[in-house]
Amino acid sequence: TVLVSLEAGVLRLTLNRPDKLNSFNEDMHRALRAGFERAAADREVRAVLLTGAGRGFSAGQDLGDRDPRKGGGAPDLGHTLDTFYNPTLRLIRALEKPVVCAVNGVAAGAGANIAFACDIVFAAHSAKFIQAFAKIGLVPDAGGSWSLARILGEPRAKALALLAEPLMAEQAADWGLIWKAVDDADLLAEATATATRLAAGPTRGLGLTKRAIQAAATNSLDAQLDLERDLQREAGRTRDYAEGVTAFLEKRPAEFSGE
Ligand code: LHQ
Repeated sequence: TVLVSLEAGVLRLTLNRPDKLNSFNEDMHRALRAGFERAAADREVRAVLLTGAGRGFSAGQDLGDRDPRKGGGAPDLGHTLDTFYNPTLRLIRALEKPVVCAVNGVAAGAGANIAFACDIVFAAHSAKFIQAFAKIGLVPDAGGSWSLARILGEPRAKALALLAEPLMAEQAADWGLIWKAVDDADLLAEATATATRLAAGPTRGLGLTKRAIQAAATNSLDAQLDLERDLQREAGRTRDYAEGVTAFLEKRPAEFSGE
C-alpha cells in the first residue's frame, strides 16, 4: 500500500491504492507510519519525498472501511486518530530531516492535512485540496484545524472547513498553504530534485532549522532567541558546519556528510 525506495539519500514513500485514490485503510496507515519511523532511524535517509500513485494524492480515510450500513454501532473515530493519524502526524513534524511532498492530484480530508504537515509542498496545477469533512459531518483532523488556522487565519480556515469547496493548487500557493504549484508533467522531477538537493545538505543543521521554525508558533521572542542560541551552539559543533565554512574559504562546493 506504500511503495518505498531509497535513492541518493531520499526515502520516497508513494501512497499506493490508486483505484481508491490512495484513501487510507489500516494497512496503508501502518505502512506510512513505518516509512516515517525508518526515516527517523536510518542514517542513510537524509530527506523524505511523499507522493501518491495514480491520479490522486489521497482521498483521506477509506470510507468503505466504515460503512454505517453494515451496523456495529457508532465507531470510535477518536481511536482511529490516536492509533493511526496522530502518531504519523507527530512523526512527520518531529522528524529532524526535511519532508518534501508532491501532491500529484486531489488531496481530500486527512489526505490534504497530511500534505500540509510536510515541510516543502509542491502540487501539480491540476491538484486540488478539499476539507471534505463537513460533507460527512466530521471535523477537520490530521492536524488540519491547526495548520489551516495557523497558516491562513480564521476567515479562510473556517470557509474552507465549513464549505468543503475545492481549493486549487495555484490558490493554495498564493495563500501560502503550500510552497509551489508546478506543471503536472514537471511535478515529480521538480520535487525529486528538491528532495535530492536537501538530502545532500547539512542534515543536522536543516533538522535543527525545522525545529526552530516549528517552535516559533508557540514561543515568545525571548524564548525563541534562547532556542536559537541553543540550536546554533549544536549546529556549530557539526562536521558539516566546519565543512561549509572550509569550502567557502577554499572557494569550492561543500561536501556535506549529514553529520
Ligand atoms: C474512495 C474514497 C474514500 C473510499 C474516493 N474512501 N473510496 C475519517 C474517519 C475516521 C477517522 C478519522 O479520520 C477521518 C478523516 C477523513 O479523511 S474524513 C474524509 C474522508 N474523505 C472524503 O470524504 C473524500 C471522499 N471522496 C471524494 O469526495 C471524491 O472521491 C474526491 C473529491 C476525493 C475525488 O472525486 P473524483 O475525482 O470524482 O473521484 P471518485 O469520487 O470517482 O473516486 C474514485 C474512486 O475512489 C471511487 O471508487 P470506484 O470504485 O467508484 O471507482 C471512489 O469510491 C473511491 N474513493 N475517495 N475516501
